[in-house]
Amino acid sequence: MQGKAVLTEQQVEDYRERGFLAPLRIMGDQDAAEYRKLYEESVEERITADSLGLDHKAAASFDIREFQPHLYFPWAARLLQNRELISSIQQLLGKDVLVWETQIFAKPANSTGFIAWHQDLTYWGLDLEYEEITAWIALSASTPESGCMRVVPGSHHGDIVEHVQKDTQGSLLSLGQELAVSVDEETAVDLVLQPGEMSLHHGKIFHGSQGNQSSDARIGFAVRCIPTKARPVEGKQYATLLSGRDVYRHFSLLSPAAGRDLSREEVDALAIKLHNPG
Ligand SMILES: O=C(O)CCC(=O)C(=O)O
Repeated sequence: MQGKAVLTEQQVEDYRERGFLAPLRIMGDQDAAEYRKLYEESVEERITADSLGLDHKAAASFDIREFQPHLYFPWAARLLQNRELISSIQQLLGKDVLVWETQIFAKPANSTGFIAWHQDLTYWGLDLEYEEITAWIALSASTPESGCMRVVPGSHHGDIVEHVQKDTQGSLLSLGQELAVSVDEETAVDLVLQPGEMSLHHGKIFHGSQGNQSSDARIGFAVRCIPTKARPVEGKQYATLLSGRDVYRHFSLLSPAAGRDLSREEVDALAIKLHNPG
């Protein structure tokens, strides 16, 4: 069943026209602070891609569980049950929705790591006929000073443009990818979010973010959503059901983490499986 509408008709229209919406409040300050605490506790003892022998360019500074956290941590799985999140995504994608990926984007206080301008769908191996929407949930303040996301309104109406992969110091994207075309920064909009608010952005919109010049960490929890009828272009890909039913089975479905934290052996096995879908 479709959830109660949380977006106004005007917001839906704005999303279609501009390719993003922000800010949308989806939880109170206390809940956001609690999720932040749970996240920080979860990755206190880091497990790196390197330690598992996994090749992941940008992951040296991350915990491997910051990719697909909903599969590792019960708190992250619970975040996917947020009613406002589900209802707004259903309004835009229909009632049957998969989460293709979750990812934590954390920039420590006073850090230079940045996200170069890019379009999400460039390297994901998904059939571009189907729409993808990312809900980016702020667990701390995301402002121009702390390196909030910036988008170019309307850029999602075009095709995927050429990207290059670079070894630029500080790039936080897994392949060091960036747009090969220049972006008119004057036209970009800052997606300013307070903890507990989210933005939505289209998989083809030009977006990026600068380093964090503030004295607090900037932490975002990204949820990549696709309709169940979406398809991988080739190979096996994983997804998790967010809402409705998946009658297509184009993706190999994984259940969100339930009840308890995984043992170290289970974490290692899951990380290796996710990086080698076969
Ligand atoms: O966290 C950021 O600054 C960028 C995130 C991003 O590129 C995305 O969620 O697609």
